[in-house]
Amino acid sequence: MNNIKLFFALGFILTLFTVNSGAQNPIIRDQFSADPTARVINGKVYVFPSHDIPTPPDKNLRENWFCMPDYHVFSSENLSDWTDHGVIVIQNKVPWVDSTSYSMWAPDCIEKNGKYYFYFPANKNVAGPNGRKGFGIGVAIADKPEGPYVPQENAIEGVFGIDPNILIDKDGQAYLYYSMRHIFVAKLKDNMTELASEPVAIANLPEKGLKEGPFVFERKGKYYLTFPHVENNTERLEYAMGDSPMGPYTMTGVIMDESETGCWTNHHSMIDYKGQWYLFYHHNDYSPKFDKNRSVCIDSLFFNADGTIKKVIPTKRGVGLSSAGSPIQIDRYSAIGEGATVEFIDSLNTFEGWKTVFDGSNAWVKYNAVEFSKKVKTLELKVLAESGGRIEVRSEKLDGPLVAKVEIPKTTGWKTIDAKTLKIEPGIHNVVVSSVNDAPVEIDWIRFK
Ligand code: FUB
Repeated sequence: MNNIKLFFALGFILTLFTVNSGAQNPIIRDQFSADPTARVINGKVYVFPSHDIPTPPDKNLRENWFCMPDYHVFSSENLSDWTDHGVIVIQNKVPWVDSTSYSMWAPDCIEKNGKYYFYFPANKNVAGPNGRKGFGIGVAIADKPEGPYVPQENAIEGVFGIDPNILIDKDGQAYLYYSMRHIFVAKLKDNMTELASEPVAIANLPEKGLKEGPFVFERKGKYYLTFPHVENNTERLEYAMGDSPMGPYTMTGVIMDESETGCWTNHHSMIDYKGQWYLFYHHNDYSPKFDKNRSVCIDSLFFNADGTIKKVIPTKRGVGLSSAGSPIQIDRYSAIGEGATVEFIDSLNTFEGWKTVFDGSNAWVKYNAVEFSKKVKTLELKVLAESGGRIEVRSEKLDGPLVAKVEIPKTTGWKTIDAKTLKIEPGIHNVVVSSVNDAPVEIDWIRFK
């Protein structure tokens, strides 16, 4: 291969396989991502989110609104390292979509007989029989979950709405759920691209407050219709249970409360992966001042013995093991003590991530589930401490075995320093970092060598 060919081949590979490493929320850390539908396919987890972008100027788009041009797909085997397979569907390559609308909202994808059916809503480019363009739902089909996907010529006839979700029941019948004020359900034909029954609004759901984003699954013979609903101020994740895909359903409870920081939307999906259930949802972590630029997060989900769902409290830590040898972002802590806070490293470029600020003695953070695959001798830290400082790292708990005592020299900017570690056995450990004097210290990450 000559140099030019090699250059383009490498460029292609890098575009398709950007990896986000480390187990923490948000899981996608180089772009905004929202409305995640997770699916287990061939032993891996695939996430089909929508893609928020900041509104480009000069496009005559509504200000302070969703701006969503395309879809990526991501996959992971360990829920820690995520591969971005690149753009799979883009607004200007779908014949029925208004390619100036940036309205590619929440999608879903499902496998049937070796084909992958990707369902997505968007604004239509021609008005329907009612004279309105509005939202249609289309399908793009591929032979592999990562594509290439071929969009169908037209949106699904008879569907006016957003947030498609597909359930294939045990008898092979596929159902399309979607929302437009109510949550609707219709049977799909075998070809997965046409309706086999008229859409009907699902009964017995809350009358008041927006409902959208349905995600339906079956577990132990019970059907769970889960959806975001505005009971008070912003969306919270709720669910109803029933004995068949079309209902009747009975409202059962809340899966996740409203965002504490006011992100107006939430949108989710659930999977059972290797015997553990996970909730995928979104929050505006990288865009605290504008809640239409969101990011996908994951937390573990548990059922009660009677089949009801335990409420999920969103965490920064997320799920999965973090490798001791890779930078551990302790600002994604599993527990935090007084005096420690988390701030953006650069508030003008939030994708730079966060830092932990230890503002006095005894401030601490705990980061759980760090995998030490071999013996380590050195602790490396990226720190900033204008007056110098002193911190300790212990394993398991605040007063657990000492792993390292670190004297931090005075730094004028970020500096990477090394410290000797005491014995810590290979295995999975919590790591607790605490400051032991009053000098403020900022830490970007730590890792073990
Ligand atoms: O992402 C755009 C819209 O916001 C989705 O379609 C809704 O579910 C809400 O998340």
